[in-house]
Amino acid sequence: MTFIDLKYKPKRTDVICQYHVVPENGKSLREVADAVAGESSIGTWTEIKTMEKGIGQKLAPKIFYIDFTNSKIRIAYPIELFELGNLPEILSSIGGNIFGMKSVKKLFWEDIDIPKKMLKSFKGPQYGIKGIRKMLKIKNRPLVGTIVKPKVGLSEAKHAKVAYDAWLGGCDIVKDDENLTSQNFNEFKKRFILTNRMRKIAEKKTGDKKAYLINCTAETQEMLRRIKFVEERGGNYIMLDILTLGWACLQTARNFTKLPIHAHRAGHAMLDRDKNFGMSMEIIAQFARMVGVDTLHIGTAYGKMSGGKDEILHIEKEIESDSTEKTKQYLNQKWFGVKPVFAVASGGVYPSLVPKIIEFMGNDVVLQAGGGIHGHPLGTVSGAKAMRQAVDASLKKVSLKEYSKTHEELKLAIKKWGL
Ligand code: RUB
Ligand code: CA
Repeated sequence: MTFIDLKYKPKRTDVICQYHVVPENGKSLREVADAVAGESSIGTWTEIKTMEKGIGQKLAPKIFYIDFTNSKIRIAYPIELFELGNLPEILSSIGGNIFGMKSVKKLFWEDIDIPKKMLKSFKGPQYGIKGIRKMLKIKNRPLVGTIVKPKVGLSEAKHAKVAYDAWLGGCDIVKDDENLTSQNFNEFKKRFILTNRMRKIAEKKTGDKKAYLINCTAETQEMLRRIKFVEERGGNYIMLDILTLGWACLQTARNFTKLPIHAHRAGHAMLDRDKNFGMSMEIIAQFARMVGVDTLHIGTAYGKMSGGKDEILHIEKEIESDSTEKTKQYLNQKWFGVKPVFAVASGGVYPSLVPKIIEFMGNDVVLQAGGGIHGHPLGTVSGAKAMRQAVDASLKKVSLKEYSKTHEELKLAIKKWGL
């Protein structure tokens, strides 16, 4: 039985996946394409007696495109193969066993086209870009955020003070680092109470709205208890390490809370960095949006983390798919009414990178700097000021060099990190 049908026109309800697949020596691309399509749906390694005719007719995937030069295939899976609203099940099919098959030398899952019916079986973002802007009362400019540093180690009170300084200097958002949850030196509840108190004081003092993104990452039941604690005591945002938690846990959180969700993507590179085996960040971004996060890390291209300009543009900007002719649905384009997600540029960000990041990501971006704020020669308040000055200069289309002549904090930041 072959699943190859190059004349097949995908249905609107099909789930379409594109894989880069390189066969193991001695195997043909056709053979391996069939093996991938079968293993990820109804098949196994041999013909079986239990395969009823109807199953093949109704549920068989179709390999409708093979690019022999670049070793890429597209498979259309009938939606009936999947349990709607169950992302782990969907992933166990199209992102599961196939990566372990001996017949594939390389297998990289590059893209997915999710049909409306499947998309709508998930909640999508509650707030999205518009909702977050409304909450913070910021109409057009990029948001500025920071991560309290050191990553872990500060006491609850010191953590709250660093957050306060960042808000005072002009940060809109302060978040925990991905590996801070509830350690002995910095316990969750105490950190929340002290930091949230400082948030309110900073709001009064500056007249601006501020957000505290507290990391609620933990075992599912404990995560829910922490989210509830934040909700009941007047918190306004939660943060989750979505990949280390797992998609099911993210779904649980999305179903549970009324608060916006910030998604940290720690661990994504384990899946998407090695192009020989894995899945792309574009797919991770689409799943995060489908399940319903409001802000998502997507890297910076200019900072300290891997992920080039192409990858980021691919995730953030609308692109035409080269052959299915359908527009791929990433963070901020139209997607059957699903709210757009705020992209977070983070990882080695400092004031001098701001104009470049805004230039290629636009204003709908959260510019997030940890070291690039707390490493400022005069400390956190000045570091946050320098970031805001860099944003102001960019929006006014004045060069940072020029702007720094009248803005001391920016000047010192440039002196330390260069232009
Ligand atoms: C950045 C930081 C984030 C990384 C994650 O700190 O703590 O965890 O940005 O990477 P700093 P990505 O500003 O000091 O580098 O955003 O690529 O997911
Ligand atoms: Ca971090």
